[in-house]
Amino acid sequence: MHEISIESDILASNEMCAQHNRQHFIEHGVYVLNLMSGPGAGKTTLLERTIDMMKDRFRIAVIEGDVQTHADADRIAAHGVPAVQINTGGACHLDARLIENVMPRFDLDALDLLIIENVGNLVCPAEFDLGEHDKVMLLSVTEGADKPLKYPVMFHVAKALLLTKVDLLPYVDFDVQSALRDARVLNLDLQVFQLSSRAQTGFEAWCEWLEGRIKRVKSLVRA
Ligand SMILES: Nc1nc2c(ncn2[C@@H]2O[C@H](COP(=O)(O)OP(=O)(O)OP(=O)(O)O)[C@@H](O)[C@H]2O)c(=O)[nH]1
Ligand SMILES: [Mg+2]
Repeated sequence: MHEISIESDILASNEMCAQHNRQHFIEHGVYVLNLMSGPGAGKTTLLERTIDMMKDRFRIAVIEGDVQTHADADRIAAHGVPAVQINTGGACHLDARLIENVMPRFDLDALDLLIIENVGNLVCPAEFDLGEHDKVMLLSVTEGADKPLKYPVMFHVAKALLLTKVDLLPYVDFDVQSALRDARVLNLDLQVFQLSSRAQTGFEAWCEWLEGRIKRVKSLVRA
């Protein structure tokens, strides 16, 4: 009983901070995406390709969340966009306070799109609102088609599902129809994109969707 109330206090305090972050992002007209997946599903590689495709038209920055190392922020910075690394030092997810803490390191007025790569984990990140506008999750075909049933919360809260590494489909036992059906039972409106960062397929539709979301936030900014 005691443990339950501590957990709900943590989530309530996180929610307040997240609302504050979201308000702040809207005031500056920045669309914010929280990218989540299990470890190694291809988040950073997808970001590298997405940045290369969109950076001429949109001003992009990235927050990288990992337990340790600056490796992912270094990979992103090599593509010429600002990248800030957060090391959680053991925690399996980012939270709204961690995002608030690094916000002064960005000039939000000079951004259209801020992408937060969460810690690789299929469970904990789904519970913590960071103040993003949308949660988007990746599932790589190497992880198995049973993941929607085993990790339902993440599929339930995501606005879009990116099925990644589809270039490997001929080599793995992954039933796409079954995985997508299970995911849509959990989330009827889930937007699905099938991508390969290796073969560079599926990116036109994904970038078009992102562009629509960026414009939607811009339309809310007071004149
Ligand atoms: N075949 C194939 N491999 C890929 C693809 N995308 C990423 N990879 C490989 O998958 C591995 C993990 O990719 P990352 O982009 O680092 O994955 P991540 O989700 O950012 O990993 P964490 O941040 O550690 O959770 C790397 O060896 C990539 O080269 C893809 O589309 N096809
Ligand atoms: Mg990564």
